[in-house]
Parts: sequence; C-alpha cells; structure tokens
Amino acid sequence: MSDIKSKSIDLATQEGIKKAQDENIKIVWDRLEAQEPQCGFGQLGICCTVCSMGPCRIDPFGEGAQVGVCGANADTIAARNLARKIAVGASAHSDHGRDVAHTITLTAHGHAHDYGVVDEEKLKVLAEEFGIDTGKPKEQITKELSKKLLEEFGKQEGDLTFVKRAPKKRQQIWKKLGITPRGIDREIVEMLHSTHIGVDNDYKNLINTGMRCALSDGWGGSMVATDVQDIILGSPVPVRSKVNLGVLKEGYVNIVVHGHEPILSEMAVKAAADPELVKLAKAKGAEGINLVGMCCTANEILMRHGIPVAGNFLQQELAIITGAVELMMVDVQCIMPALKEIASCYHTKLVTTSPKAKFPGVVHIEFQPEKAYEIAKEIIRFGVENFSNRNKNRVDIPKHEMDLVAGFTKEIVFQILGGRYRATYKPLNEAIISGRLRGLAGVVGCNNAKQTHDYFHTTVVKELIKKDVLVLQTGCSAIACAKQGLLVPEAAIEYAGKGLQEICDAVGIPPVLHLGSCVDNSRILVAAAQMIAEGGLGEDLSDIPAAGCAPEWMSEKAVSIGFYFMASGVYTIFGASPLATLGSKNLTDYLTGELENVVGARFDFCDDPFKMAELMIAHIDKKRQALNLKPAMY
Ligand code: SF4
Ligand code: MSK
Repeated sequence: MSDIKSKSIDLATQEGIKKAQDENIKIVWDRLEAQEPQCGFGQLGICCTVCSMGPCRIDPFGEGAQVGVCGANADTIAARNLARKIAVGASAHSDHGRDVAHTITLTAHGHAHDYGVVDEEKLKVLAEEFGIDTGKPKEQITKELSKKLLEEFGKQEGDLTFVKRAPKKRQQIWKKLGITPRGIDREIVEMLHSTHIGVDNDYKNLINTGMRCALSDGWGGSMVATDVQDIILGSPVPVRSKVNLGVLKEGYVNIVVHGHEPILSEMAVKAAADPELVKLAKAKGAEGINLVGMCCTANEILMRHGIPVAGNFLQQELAIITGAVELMMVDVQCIMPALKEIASCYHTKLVTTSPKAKFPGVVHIEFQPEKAYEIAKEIIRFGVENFSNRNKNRVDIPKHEMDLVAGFTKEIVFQILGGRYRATYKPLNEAIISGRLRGLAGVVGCNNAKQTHDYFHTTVVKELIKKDVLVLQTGCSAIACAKQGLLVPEAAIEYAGKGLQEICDAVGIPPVLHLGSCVDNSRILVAAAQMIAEGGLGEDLSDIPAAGCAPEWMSEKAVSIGFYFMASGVYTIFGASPLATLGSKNLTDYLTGELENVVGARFDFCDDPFKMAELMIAHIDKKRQALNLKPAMY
C-alpha cells in the first residue's frame, strides 16, 4: 500500500489501483514504470524530428554535436518543439470552439432542433460585441452572430473581436509586440509554418509567434467555446453535487461520459432521464440509469446540471476497473488509448463519437448535431442493454465521494459579490484593496502520472487560501480539490485565512471557486479584465495581485493555456515537468526572466507545491506594493 500511496493521495484512487493490481491489470502507473528511464534528450527538449535528415540530438554536456544536420542549435530546437506544443494545444481548444460555433449555426438555420437559445441575455451581449443590432428578432440575431463567430476562425483582416475585452493597456502591449491575435486558424497555421525546417531560427521570435498563437486560443477559440456553450446550453449557476468514484452506483446502469465537448453529453444527460430508457433499465433489473462525468466533460455537465463527477484524468481507467460501468462514451482529448484494453477486461462498452477520435475495433456511434437526441438515446440504450452482462462478483466501487459546489462564471461572481441589483466587481476589488483578500490565483490543469496524483493541486491550493488568496479553478485541478473537500463553503472555516473566511462567510461561497472546464479558463481572463475596468487595481492585467499555476500539467493544451495567461500579463508557474526547455539555457532564461520586461509576466518551473505557493504569494505581495496597497490584513 505504501507504493500505492506514492501514486495518489486520493483514497478512492488508491483502492482502484489496488483492485487493478489484484486483478493483474496494467494501468497508467505500470506503463510509466515500463517507460523508465525516459529519454533525457526528449525531457530537455533537444531532440528534433522536424525533417528526415534527423532525428538530431544536441549533446547537453557540450562535448558532442551542438547543432543538428541543418545547423539548428539547442535554442532553435527547444523553442520549435515548445512552439509546436502551443499550436497543438491551441488547435484542440479552438477546434472545440469551432464545433460549438457550427452547432449554433445549425440551430440558427433550423437544422439542429434539439438545441436552442437558452441564455438570450448572453446572446445579446455577444451580438453587441460583434456589432449586430440587437433590436432584431432573436432568430435573426442568432443567424448573424453565428456567421460572425465562424468567420473568426478564418479571419484574414483585422484582429479577433474578443481582443477588445482586454484592458486597453494590454491591447497596446500586444500591438507593439505584433502579437495581437488575428484569425484563430491563421495563428495556428503560422505557428506551425514557423517551425518547418529552415524557417524561424530565432528562439525569441518563435516565442512571440507562440504567444500570439496561444492568445488566439485564450481570447479566441476557447472564449468562443465558453460563450456559445452558455448561449445554447445555458449559463451555469452555483450548484451542489458529488465527486469521486463513489458516485458510481451498484444497483444502477452506470454510464460515464468522458472527453471535452458538451454538445453531445448535454443530450446524454437528457437521454439518461428519458422515461422509455429508464423503464428499459428497470426491465433489465437495474434501479435506474446513473450518468456521471469524467475529466472536462464532467465539469461541463456538472456546472450546468449538477451531474456527479466520477474523477479526473488519472481515474479514467479506474472507473472501468470498478466493474460497474456499462458504457463509457468518449469524444475528444485526454482519452487514454489504454481504455480499449481495460474495457475488454470487463463487460464495459467503450463508444467513440467523434470522427476525429476513433479506436481500432471500438464501437463508433458518430455524433451529429442534427440528430443529437436520437444519437444520445441510441448510445444510452446500448449501455442499458449491457447491464445484464455485468459480473456482479467483480464489482467493487470505492465508497469515497465528496460534496462540492460548482458553477461560478464571471457573471455569477459579479452578482454574488455585488448583489443582484448592484452587479459589480467593486466589492471584490475593495476586498483586495483593503487587504482583507491578499489577491487571486488561478490553479488549473491536468494530472500527471509522474507526480503523486492530486497532491500538488491540493497542497498549493491549501497554502494559498490559508494566506487569504481566493482561488479560481478549472479542469482536473478543480476535481482534485473538490475530492479533498475544498469546494464547499464550509471549507473556508477549516482551511482559509481570516480575511478570506470573512468574505466566504458574508456571501456564502467556497474559498475555491470552480469555473468549469479547460476552455473556461477564458472566464478567468474576462473576469480579470472586468476587475481592471472596475478601477483601483491598475490599468493592465499584469497589475492585479494575481498569479496562475498548473501544478500537475501534462497536456499540450496546458502549454497553450500557460502561454496565453503569461502573454496576458499573469505570472504563471508550471509544476514538476518543466516545459522541456532545459536543454536550452537561453530559452529557459528568456521564459523565466527577460520575458517579464517584454510582456509584463514570465514563467517559473517548480516541483515543490509549498515553494510554488510561496512564489505565487510573493508575486501577489509584490503587485500589492506596486499598486501602493496596504499589506494583506492578516
Ligand atoms: Fe535535424 Fe535540422 Fe532536420 Fe531538425 S530540422 S531533424 S535539427 S536536420
Ligand atoms: S481534461 S487537458 S487532463 S485538465 Fe480538460 Fe484534465 Fe488536462 Fe485533460
């Protein structure tokens, strides 16, 4: 068990790993062990496979080759590798945004009847931003807006519309550096072009292009995804629910939705409650249908419907290993290829739904927005019919589950803190100005099998709230902290400092606010911009006493997120796995030092969660001082 404890601090996860070991099933931690020692060149970012004269490697000890066959040195190779990660991460978020924009377009033209405009107020706010006359009928506004939204992807002239949401000073910084994002697709293409053999050999210029590409994600693709999802699926409001593997129910048909795009999972939520399917489940001997989420799809349906969350990234295999999952439906991103093998050890049906993400030999039921509900019903029915194949002797669901409150959007924070009739960020700004609140922190990102699961997220967050820093979370990080009981208002009493406790107490919020999935990091950007507009905290995002971190990051999307936070002016720390830049001292020094003079923020890499929190708090205090604010009150 001591070995298991080094893999995860989460008790449900520990029990799941034990069951896998008992049943001799290899999971993510076993596969990591089989990979060790991992390639040092890859870890340092100095292996290049860009052209077929390679692969080339730079000798990190300075004795062997210092340039590749084409003459590229460590700086170029490491920067190019990093830049490609940004492009892939940005493409994932932005393609998600495009799919959502397509869905609203189909809806506007009457081709996707299962969707409609749920948040009309938000539709109008967005329409105004795009210069559409909001006096027109809702249907016409939706048509015009959806066209303009899709145009953002292929835009050839001008800047992305959402750039206007950033403070003026930040817009000027971007303009001066030439990194204002233009078309969403264009920035990704240009980034990839720059990394082709024999194009950009200047690591600083590659990072500039990388920042523009990442900004087209944060202030483009991700923002489109978040805002349009709110329009057609509804804007979240605070909601209570449960989290961890214990949300799987023994007597029920358990369906897990896993991935990222909520367009289908939204329909799955409805289909799981369909009387015809519930009746079928009962006829099969189950008590009903229990739909739960995994990873960011979980966050989406949690925020909008209070659907329980079975776990975060490293728990996806363990959900199946409970032996109680009839069906896991997946769409895109963060779905381990290993799931096919794991599912084949049980009765679980794995179903892929996106033409972009298939597994050989796995059932594929392709999602189409035009027939959304019908397809969702087909998938749920498939799961219900599988209930009779369950081997009851192999079922063992960890009993651990925890309460959480989620559903905090920038609009909701606005209302809660300012009151419905005085919707304003003023009280939040005043709390920071007075020193009752030291500042804000965004703690986001994935799990990584190289780090003790959930330990880094929860340790950093506990240290931050202890020092009166209000924490905003998304993604698997939010799920990690929720499992440890940090996302309920009562957590303030146990974990928060006196100032944060007073605020949580007065308005009834947890000290850690769950803002949604990975694309919802865009909510944090807009909230911060609105705080600047409110006044008293400087003129730019880099002035706010705030910091960001991704303690257990692993995905390329996390790299893009880190870059758009940093390029927006937010000091950002990456956890134990540095960005694979260490093979280039120049690049590493640039990212962790000089960039601050260029863009007003920089990165740090840190593998100690206590130190990470210390660095963030020191930065917050430095920003307080620069604004001439009193020191934090407590
Ligand atoms: Fe080697 Fe240059 Fe080709 Fe990279 S681009 S593989 S460094 S020859
Ligand atoms: S799911 S990108 S592991 S947060 Fe968004 Fe979690 Fe990271 Fe995937």
